[in-house]
Amino acid sequence: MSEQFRLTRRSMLAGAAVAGALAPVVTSVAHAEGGDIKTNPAATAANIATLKRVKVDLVRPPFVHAHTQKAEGAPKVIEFKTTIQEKKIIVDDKGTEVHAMTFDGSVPGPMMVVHQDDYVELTLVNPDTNELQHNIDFHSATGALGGGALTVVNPGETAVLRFKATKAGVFVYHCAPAGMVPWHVTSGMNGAIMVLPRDGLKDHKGHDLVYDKVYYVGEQDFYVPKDENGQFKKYESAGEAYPDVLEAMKTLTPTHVVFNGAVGALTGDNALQAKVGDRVLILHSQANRDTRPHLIGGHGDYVWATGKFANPPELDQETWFIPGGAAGAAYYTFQQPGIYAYVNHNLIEAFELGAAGHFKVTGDWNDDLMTAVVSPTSG
Ligand SMILES: [Cu+2]
Repeated sequence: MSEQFRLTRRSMLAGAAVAGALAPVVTSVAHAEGGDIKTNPAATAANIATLKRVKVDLVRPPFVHAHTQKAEGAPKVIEFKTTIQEKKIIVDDKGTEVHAMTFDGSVPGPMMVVHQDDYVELTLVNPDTNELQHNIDFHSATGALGGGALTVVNPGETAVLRFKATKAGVFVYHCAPAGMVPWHVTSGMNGAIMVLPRDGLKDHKGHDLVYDKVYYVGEQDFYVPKDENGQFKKYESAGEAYPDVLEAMKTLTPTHVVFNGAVGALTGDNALQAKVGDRVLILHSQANRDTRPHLIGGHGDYVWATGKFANPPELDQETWFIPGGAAGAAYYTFQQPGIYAYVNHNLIEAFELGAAGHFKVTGDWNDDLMTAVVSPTSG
């Protein structure tokens, strides 16, 4: 491995030793949009001071913090706090390790929910027990690398970012430190925010679409290096793993494609729960790589594949396409009880690499929709 990828803690903090060809571009943009940014105090301070503030505690995916589907009153300042955790995680049932980088300790990071024209005010904490520099780029934000230029935090530092959520939809957020963006994103450092229209979700005719349950599925591609015998390697730290991980990443061939951080994270006892008649909103993000969700035995009644609510939803979808770097939303009313697999319908990724979860649905079976006229019999 070439010397340039040998990282010391200090060089990583500087963000320079690993800076690739993209880094000068990113740095100059950051400087233009972020470093020298001139805010207009008169335009913001007076307005912001008059707004109601709401503090929201984030919850671990696949769950989503309590929220109203229609906004109540005028736009607010919604305060969130997330603490960056660098931690070793196990990503399959064979004990394969990843030195993950996370928002609040989970892959994906927590779902945030606000309404259009609310202000998101995020406190981003990088504890001094961490080794690396991080930041956050919100695809829902405007300017300064989505906030990435204003939130670069070294271990021991905290930043507070405020942005106005001007566009409605589900949007990815992710870490994006100069020269290390794909490494941090594919180490799990991504999540999503849902910016609801102030009047809630609507169907293609403008009628209300109210959901009874909402779940957040974060799909993650991991690139775990293998030794000469094809066994997954283990490392003492993210920094030690970095050179081999970079080579594995450049194959563009993930070793794992998983939902919510590990193979089986949403199956068995962790299956997503619903009952017949529940109107379920499934939010699905993939910060790095294309995906194609499919609910086996069900449908997407209303789907915003690219997740943006100013567009009418597509109806009656079998499979929908979410490009890497985006988050989608699918709305479905369950009709039958049973176990439904929810998969990435690249079936190799679903069944061999891990991109599958389960819905466990209770209720009464509807013979009109399906019945076994003759059960399988011999002869
Ligand atoms: Cu990071």
